[in-house]
Amino acid sequence: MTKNKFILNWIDEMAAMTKPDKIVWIDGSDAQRDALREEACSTGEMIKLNQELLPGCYLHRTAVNDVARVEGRTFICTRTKEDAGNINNWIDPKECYDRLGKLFTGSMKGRTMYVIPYSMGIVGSDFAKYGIELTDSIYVVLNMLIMTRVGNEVLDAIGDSADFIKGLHSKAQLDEQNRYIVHFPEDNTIWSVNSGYGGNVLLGKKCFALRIASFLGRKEHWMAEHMLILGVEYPNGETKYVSAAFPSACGKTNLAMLIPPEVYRKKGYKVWTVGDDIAWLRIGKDGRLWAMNPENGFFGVAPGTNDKSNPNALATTKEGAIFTNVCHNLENNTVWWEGLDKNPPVNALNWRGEKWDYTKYDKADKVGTSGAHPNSRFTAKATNCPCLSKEFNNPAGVPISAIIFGGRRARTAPLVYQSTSWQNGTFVGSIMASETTAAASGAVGVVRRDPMAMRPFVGYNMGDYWQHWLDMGKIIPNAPKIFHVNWFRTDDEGNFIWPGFGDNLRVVDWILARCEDKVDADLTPIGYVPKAEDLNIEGLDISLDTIKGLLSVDRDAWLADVENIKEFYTLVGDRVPAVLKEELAALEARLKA
Ligand code: GTP
Ligand code: SPV
Ligand code: MN
Repeated sequence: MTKNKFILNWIDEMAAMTKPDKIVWIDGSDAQRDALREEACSTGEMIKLNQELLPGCYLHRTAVNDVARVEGRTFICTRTKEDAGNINNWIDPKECYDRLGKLFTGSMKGRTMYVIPYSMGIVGSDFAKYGIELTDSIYVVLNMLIMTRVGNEVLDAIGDSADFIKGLHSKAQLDEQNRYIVHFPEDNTIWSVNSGYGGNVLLGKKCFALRIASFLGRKEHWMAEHMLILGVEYPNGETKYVSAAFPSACGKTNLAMLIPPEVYRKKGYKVWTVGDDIAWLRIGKDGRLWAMNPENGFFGVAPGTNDKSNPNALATTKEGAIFTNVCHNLENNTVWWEGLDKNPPVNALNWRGEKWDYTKYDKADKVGTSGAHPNSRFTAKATNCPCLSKEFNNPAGVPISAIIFGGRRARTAPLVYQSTSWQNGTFVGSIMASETTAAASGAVGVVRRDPMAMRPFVGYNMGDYWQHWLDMGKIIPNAPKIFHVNWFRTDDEGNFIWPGFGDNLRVVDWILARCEDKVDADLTPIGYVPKAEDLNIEGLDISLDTIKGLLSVDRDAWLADVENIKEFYTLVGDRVPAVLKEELAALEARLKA
């Protein structure tokens, strides 16, 4: 425990409001974790899976109306509306504390309040930041124990300081109408009520490590980004690192854990995972940009994960994992999801916990007919990952050679292109777009602008965020080069043209070669595009002409996009940096030339 008055007074205040029957401090011990697992199983909150096949693994189902982040109910409550900006939802902070205070009043009656002291980053390191989450959910506690570094050493590291993020979560009644995920960046405070789903309630993740941290990063001259971090080890033993921002469910975990294609493996290439979702980036003493992963585990998309697409991710889930909203295979008390293998279990419960008939599966109604929810997830320890980088626990992180943006675009974006400068790269990030996925509630497959994959995660005004990117570019002496990729171009039948997954290394290889001026490129209106013959397609069943098609820039499609970008910039409002508007005008002129 702690004698820290700021912590103790705050907990007293929150307990006076929520009125739990008791308060339990989470110490990070295995014994306490095991007792909580047992308790959760005794109430049905968790299901203990086959301990021979999946030791330490459990299944949890959230409420049927509570299966994804809810962006429409997520708020940034800065004092002025302008500071939150037009892209974020905003409520006046005073009004918001009042409104949510009513929902929290008595919400923990008959329940236990768990106090979770956690660290984002290595406890005690210069780059770590600390939080305390109060919650009435054992599921949250058990997930936080995997996703973050939890326990007494965090309280020791906070000492008597007031510098920690205050997170309050209550499931309350899981009332969809009164669900709120609210951030008060000026108060280092997060309040979440009436949800029990991942990104809404594991407050260290999107709420702290992106929304609050992006706000802090702007003040303190660093960056919090929705990025994976991976290392490519070359046959000569040298390792180079890239970070990549793709929107939710667009391939970060898969790229971060990729297995090199055979031609690369044979030569001795290896890929190492540093992070799969969040990167905190700072300027190192050497003038380069360094990235560290503040998390301690993976909260990954289950569907589509299999021993071909992502064997490393699958391996991480074999011990100590929590599965959320997947299919329960009653034949052997294990789990299943669409895309795991071609043998759906005959005797099984779907993600809702109902008897499931796999023969009724209908692609047009995935949510209604699938065994696992399209946004079902696994929570797994980073240390379970077979390709975890030996730098994972290095508090300084790793030096970044390239930043890669990407999204799901059936047509417009080529397989890869390179920006012409940091400023132009910031522009490329600002105009990112992607088809929506099941990771957030709402329609799936609709193209929307998602700048830097941060649309749902910037804790302040998007225009100011872009300015922060531009400002960082001026103070990083040796900045990474900025690229854009798209693994998701489709043919006329809607099939993906690029094989993706492990073969994405071929593109990363070109990117890293560009960073060292080892390979030429063609300058197009949107930036540098590879010469088709420079992409290594050895061992791929794909023609040079297909590659040329993947790399082509369709001027008409881009000009249509420019109109959409103009509308988006207007929506972001008057804080869009002037140089980005100039970049947009210059792009349009080049496309029309
Ligand atoms: P979040 O955890 O929501 O932030 O998602 P993520 O960006 O980590 O996405 P993830 O790697 O889990 O991939 C999401 C979905 O995209 C899965 O169904 C994958 O199978 C699919 N996917 C990932 N990489 C590729 C690829 O290179 N090509 C294709 N076609 N699909 C991919
Ligand atoms: C995402 O949606 O980008 C995720 C999952 O990584 S969640 O933790 O729910 O945000
Ligand atoms: Mn994510």
